[in-house]
Amino acid sequence: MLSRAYIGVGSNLGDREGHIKKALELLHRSPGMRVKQVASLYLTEPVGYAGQEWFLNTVAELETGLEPRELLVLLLETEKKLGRVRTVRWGPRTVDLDLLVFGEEKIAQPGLVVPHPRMCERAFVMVPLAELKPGLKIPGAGKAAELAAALAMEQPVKRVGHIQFDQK
Ligand code: PH2
Ligand code: MG
Ligand code: MG
Repeated sequence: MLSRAYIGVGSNLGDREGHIKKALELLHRSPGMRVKQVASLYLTEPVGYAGQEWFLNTVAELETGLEPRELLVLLLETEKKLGRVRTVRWGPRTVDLDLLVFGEEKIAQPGLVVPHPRMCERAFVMVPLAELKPGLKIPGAGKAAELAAALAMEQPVKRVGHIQFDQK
């Protein structure tokens, strides 16, 4: 069975756009995985840990035959392939791939909480997500477009372009 999932993608270290592009290509070529759509790229102020470079963020829609836990493992492996080294929490990263939503599932397991517990507080997630799927209902929170509109007033995000990647 195929499921639809949404992931948040962010980078604020080195060739930010290049890292995001590479991550999407690696995911798209993984077995049981298709990147269906990618939102615009947004330039965003760091949240939670000041004194670091601004981020480029986007959100991708995936179609996958993987289970949520398998998808999480693939996301972590892909981060590693792109040279992610974990130092400070919320600190600089070559690429961050966060599982946001997996079908209609609600999951609360060690290391795997879906929908992502902080996504509804973050314009850098909700604005690109609402661009792809404005009517998406986030269980317990509301509609993506409404959440995004409220957040964008407090946390400005700037649309700066679009990632072109080889979607063959
Ligand atoms: N990711 C974080 C913490 N802060 N800020 C922005 N603007 N974009 C991010 O992707 C981001 C962040 C934790 O993963
Ligand atoms: Mg993150
Ligand atoms: Mg992460």
